[in-house]
Amino acid sequence: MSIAMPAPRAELVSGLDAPLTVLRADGSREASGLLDPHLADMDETALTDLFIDMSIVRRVDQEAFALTRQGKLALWPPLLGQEAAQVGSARALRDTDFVFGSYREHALAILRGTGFGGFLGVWEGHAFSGWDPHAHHVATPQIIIGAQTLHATGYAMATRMDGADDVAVAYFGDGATSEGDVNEAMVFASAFRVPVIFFCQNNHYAISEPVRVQSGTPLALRPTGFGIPALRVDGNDVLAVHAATRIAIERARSGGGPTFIEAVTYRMGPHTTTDDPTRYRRDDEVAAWREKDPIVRLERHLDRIGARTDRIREEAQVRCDATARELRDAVMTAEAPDPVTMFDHVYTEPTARLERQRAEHLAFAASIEGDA
Ligand SMILES: Cc1ncc(C[n+]2csc(CCOP(=O)(O)OP(=O)(O)O)c2C)c(N)n1
Ligand SMILES: [Mg+2]
Repeated sequence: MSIAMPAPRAELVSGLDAPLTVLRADGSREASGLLDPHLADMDETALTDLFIDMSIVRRVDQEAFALTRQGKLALWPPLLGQEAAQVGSARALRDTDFVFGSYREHALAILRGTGFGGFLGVWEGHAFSGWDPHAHHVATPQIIIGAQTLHATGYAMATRMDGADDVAVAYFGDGATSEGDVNEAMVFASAFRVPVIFFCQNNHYAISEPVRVQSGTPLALRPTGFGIPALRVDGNDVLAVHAATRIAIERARSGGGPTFIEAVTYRMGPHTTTDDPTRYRRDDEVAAWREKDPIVRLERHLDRIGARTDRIREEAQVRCDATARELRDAVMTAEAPDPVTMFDHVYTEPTARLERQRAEHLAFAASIEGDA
């Protein structure tokens, strides 16, 4: 006797056969019955803004990467290649919607204007977190894979209890979908119709582990098991991402509950500045994704609609240079705190164990004073 297996809840997923696309790699526009109605206001000015945002985000990423090589930053997880996924989604939100990222979503802090002092303090090794999350409605970087999905879900539940209609977005990677936290967050979000968006950037790798090892099915099918609808979009297409996020926001704000977005993209750089990706992936794979560059794609589109791309590029350059100066100033003028202050904020009241560790640290520091 054969056991009838239930069919996957395919009606809950869009883009399973091919990721939903609006901009092809050559910059031409593809008609999308689902996404186009959500892009009616995206005129040349709006597209130019997205182009400049993505250029600034890429420049910050390049500068920070270089600063690790100069010994100014301790570590940096680059976002190169993921600009459209991050900018396209973040720009669909309003300022009071709360975003919860991992360690790679630098665009969230940049676009929400947290300032570079605190933001880079974490990567300099000077600070535990970078800024006041409530001032900017953006959580500080989460290193524990997937934990921010629970924070976002809880936060979104609380906004409803407060009578607000803000939504929360949890950004996480393909690898994170294997974590218990992410699955637990989806159970809660589905059961309580929580106004949260699960924004998964499938950049194809969890450090050296390719996504095919993480999941036997497309990642966008996973949330359907929890009854959460999913949109699988081309993550290098800023317009597709923008439209999909708008759909998810509308659903969440109007009481329709959570949505899962799988933005199919690629991590062009190493996992972090201490990683060597040539040890686990092929050059031809990287080269194929370089052809799908999200910024080049939007520039090609702007060209096609007759925009003055030479002027847009010039403006972007000026804005990027100004941002780079600001960033470097923040890093060059940052003062390293006394290491002993790391014991100050562990608990409200220090414990005996913490006091002992503090004393050990002070003794060690005294023992090496004058060395070096
Ligand atoms: C709970 C937990 N387990 C393991 C790690 C170590 N770790 C850091 S990054 C990473 C890979 C995450 O991959 P993915 O979710 O795809 O995000 P990406 O780095 O590609 O943005 C792992 C396993 C961690 N930080 N937290
Ligand atoms: Mg990944």
